[in-house]
Amino acid sequence: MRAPSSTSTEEDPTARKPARRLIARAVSGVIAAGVVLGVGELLSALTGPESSPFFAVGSTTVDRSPAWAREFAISTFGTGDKPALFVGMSVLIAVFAAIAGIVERPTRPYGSTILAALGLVGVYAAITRPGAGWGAAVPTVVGVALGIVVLRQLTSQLDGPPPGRDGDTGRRRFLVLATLAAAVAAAAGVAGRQMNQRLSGVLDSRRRVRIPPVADRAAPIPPGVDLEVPGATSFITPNPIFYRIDTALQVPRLTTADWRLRIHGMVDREVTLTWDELLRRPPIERAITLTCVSNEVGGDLAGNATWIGYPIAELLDEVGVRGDADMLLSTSVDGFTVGTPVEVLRDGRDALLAVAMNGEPLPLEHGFPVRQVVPGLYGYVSATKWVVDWELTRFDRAQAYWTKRGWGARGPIKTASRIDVPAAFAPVSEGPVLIAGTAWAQHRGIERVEVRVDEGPWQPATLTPEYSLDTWRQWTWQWDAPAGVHTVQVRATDLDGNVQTEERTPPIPDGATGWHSRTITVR
Ligand SMILES: Nc1nc2c(c(=O)[nH]1)N[C@H]1C(S)=C(S)[C@@H](COP(=O)(O)O)O[C@H]1N2
Ligand SMILES: [Mo]
Repeated sequence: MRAPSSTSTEEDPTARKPARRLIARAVSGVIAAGVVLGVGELLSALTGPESSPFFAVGSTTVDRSPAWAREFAISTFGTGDKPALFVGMSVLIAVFAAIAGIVERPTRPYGSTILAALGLVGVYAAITRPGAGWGAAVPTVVGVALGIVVLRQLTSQLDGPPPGRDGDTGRRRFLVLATLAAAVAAAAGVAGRQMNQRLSGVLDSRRRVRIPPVADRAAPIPPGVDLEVPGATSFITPNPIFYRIDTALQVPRLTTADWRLRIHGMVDREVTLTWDELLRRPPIERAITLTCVSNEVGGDLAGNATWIGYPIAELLDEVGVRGDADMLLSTSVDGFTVGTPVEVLRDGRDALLAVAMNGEPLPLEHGFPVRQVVPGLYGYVSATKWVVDWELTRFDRAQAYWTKRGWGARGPIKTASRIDVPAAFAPVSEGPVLIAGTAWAQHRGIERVEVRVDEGPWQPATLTPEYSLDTWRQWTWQWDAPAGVHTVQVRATDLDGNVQTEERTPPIPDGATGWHSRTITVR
């Protein structure tokens, strides 16, 4: 037992505050992990953004996740699924790193071993990214080596003062070293991020794009197609608020100069198209409504844009698709794949290889420089962004990204309708109330939308004029609202006669079903 007033030579000053020492050790581990990630990020500016340990592990996590994990992420965080993943990963890494700091000892480098093990995960992730070579391991390996040096230096300051030094000097040395290492890690990380985002010149490439003149323009939007009811979905979705769903944790940075589309597989003539060769063809312009299969009933993972692009059917005719090929397997520059039925692409609908969205070159997040847009199919089986490869193949031979993970192979969009106005929990007063929303059944078209209150009789809503079969339609319904709590429901019928089903099913495996309803309190 220690005497309460022992002399300073016998006393380990840090031992008096075990909790503080534990925290200092944990912080050492976290700083060391920061060095690994920061240095790794900086070096990945040389070896490619996908070799960054943080993003390589993140992308591999995404790719290894089963269908229910995607559904959980999108239904919980919506289009904020990526930031949510980053926060989750950071917390997990910090916990491991703190443990590494706590258990590291000069003669028993358990913490270093933990860092090395995490490093192995990073190396594995980096070298197995699509198109990666062994060089992709360099950022993680160098980062981990430096991280271990930092971990050992910092924790050794906490193992009691070396002979001839007192505790205060040790504490000061620890603080100086820790601050320095944290600053270096942060600076390297920030510099690495900035270089990764600047290097490829993709923004310049986008700025230089001149969209060729279009002879075959989209029909002008007739008056009345867009009711402009405040709070309701507009007919055209502006690019900045167009939903974004993809597996790309870093937006692929592909310039028009680097872009190629290789068309191969079950074709008569293999072709590789450059950007200039693609743009030599006559483009067409169409408004087409995109929808994500993960959209819940009433959800907002749908958007309508005017696209300029090249008819996919014409490109398929050029290469000569063999009769027994029934799937177009398209691959994006980051390795994501989509399988689209050839039959759908050639049945006369405006399936496009698109280069422009709402009058500007594709935004980077929406597939610059070239993506697919196919009316009537959910995005995961049709809308490949950053597309670089087309293989003509068969559904019984190949499986695309989400089909491998449990989603349906073909993915036609289900007839859907949604209440936009009044917004959830908006105050509503007794008397006339405008209920408004949107409905879609791409490439079949909307025939009818009906509304009912408190499970009363279905009543016809007023539809805006039909713009085309491939776009959504707004609807309104005048309600003479009595006071009380009421439930409003909506259902759509498409021009094929399919009535939207009441049966509630989740988005997995081929799109959610059910009626959207809103509970409205009328005062
Ligand atoms: N390269 C690539 N393309 C992709 C995806 C992806 O993860 N990677 N996701 C698809 C899905 S699931 C949808 S719903 C649409 C969404 O397109 P948007 O982000 O432009 O709205 O892109 C499709 N194209
Ligand atoms: Mo999607």
